[in-house]
Amino acid sequence: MHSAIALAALSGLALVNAQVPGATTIEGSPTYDGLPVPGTTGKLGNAAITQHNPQCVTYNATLPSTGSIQGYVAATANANGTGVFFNVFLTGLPSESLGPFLYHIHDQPVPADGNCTATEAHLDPYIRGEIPPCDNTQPETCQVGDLTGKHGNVTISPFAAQYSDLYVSTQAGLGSFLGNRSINIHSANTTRLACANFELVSSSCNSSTSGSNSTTSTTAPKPFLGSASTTFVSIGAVAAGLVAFLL
Ligand SMILES: [Cu+2]
Repeated sequence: MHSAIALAALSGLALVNAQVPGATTIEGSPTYDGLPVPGTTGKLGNAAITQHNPQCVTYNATLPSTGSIQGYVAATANANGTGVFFNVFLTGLPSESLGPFLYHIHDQPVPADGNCTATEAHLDPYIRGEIPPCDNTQPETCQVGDLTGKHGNVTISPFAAQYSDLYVSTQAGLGSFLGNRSINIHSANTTRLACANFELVSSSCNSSTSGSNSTTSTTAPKPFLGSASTTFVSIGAVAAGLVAFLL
């Protein structure tokens, strides 16, 4: 299980250790040691709220059972078709000293050899880029795939979060579609620790396109209106947040 991690770490070692402005992270963008700059948005503008997302499908990315980090990121359209509801569970995360941990939707799927680096950068159809960091008070200005930027880092293990993201889509064909992409789990220095592809796990509606939403999957989680994780508040978390901003 460690070989893939070691490979990923080695492949990015020279890069992720060079946490200085102008260096290149394993994520493929220069590091940035500043705070979010409100109003920074994509070259193509703010992300659009996704609507008419298919009601009866769930995409789930389950981390490989061979890895030390286990868990899943599941996505189901909200009941009104606007945005996507995420159900996240992660466990087996390494030492807290490597955190806070991050996870993102990456643009490309994981190849058969499991190489997380091949998933390329974050899902970013509006060409936002990673810097300055996401301002979570303006999620429409963030990279669509930057789930921890918008909804909070992983600061505890096991970790569970449920939230709605208005900018991701379960509608195939859109730039914000996550179904043919992957999730990556990172340490605070962006090293890729684990990755998995989103796969269609349920499609309980019939093929009718009449617009009926009455057959929403009974397993679809309910929208969660709170923040992703508010139970872990400490000096360490504050310090970790500062570290995250330094990336
Ligand atoms: Cu990532």
